[in-house]
Amino acid sequence: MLLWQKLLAQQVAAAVAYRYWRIYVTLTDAGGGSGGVQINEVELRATVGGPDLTSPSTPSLASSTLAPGYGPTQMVNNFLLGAPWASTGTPSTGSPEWARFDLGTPQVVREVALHPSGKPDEEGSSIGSVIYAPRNFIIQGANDGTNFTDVKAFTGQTAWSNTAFRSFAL
Ligand SMILES: [Ca+2]
Repeated sequence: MLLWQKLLAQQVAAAVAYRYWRIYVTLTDAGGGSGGVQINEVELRATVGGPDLTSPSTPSLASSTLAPGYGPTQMVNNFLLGAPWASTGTPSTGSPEWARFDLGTPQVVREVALHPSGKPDEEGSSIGSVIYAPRNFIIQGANDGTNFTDVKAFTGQTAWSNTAFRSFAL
């Protein structure tokens, strides 16, 4: 197969439409010492830089939630200054933490954007700190909500800003 054919095949493979999208975290920027993963907002974009497919009514589910008020709905409420989703456990390769979003129908997602934490004055506190943003994670898709396929893995994500989204093209 020629190189351009391989590249085209990869692009086609990446364009699979899924109803369920999942962020599967295996390490936070804190390095796995302690603390769960925290993400304040997620955008699932059909095109790079395009509109967000999630809304405050998008059903969400997480592997764990630290406390009431820190559930996965915090990631789709379009509010960057409040509490993030915070997992109970510290994610690792053997014990990942994840959050799942249901778009209702299969849809292509070309870019995922993550906003790691709450308001700037929360930096350094136990809640809302950028150090609990995901360092290593996999974006996954499924149509049954259970059997996920890896779409793209990202590693080494450090030095997050608590005032900006970070975008990941799929
Ligand atoms: Ca939010």
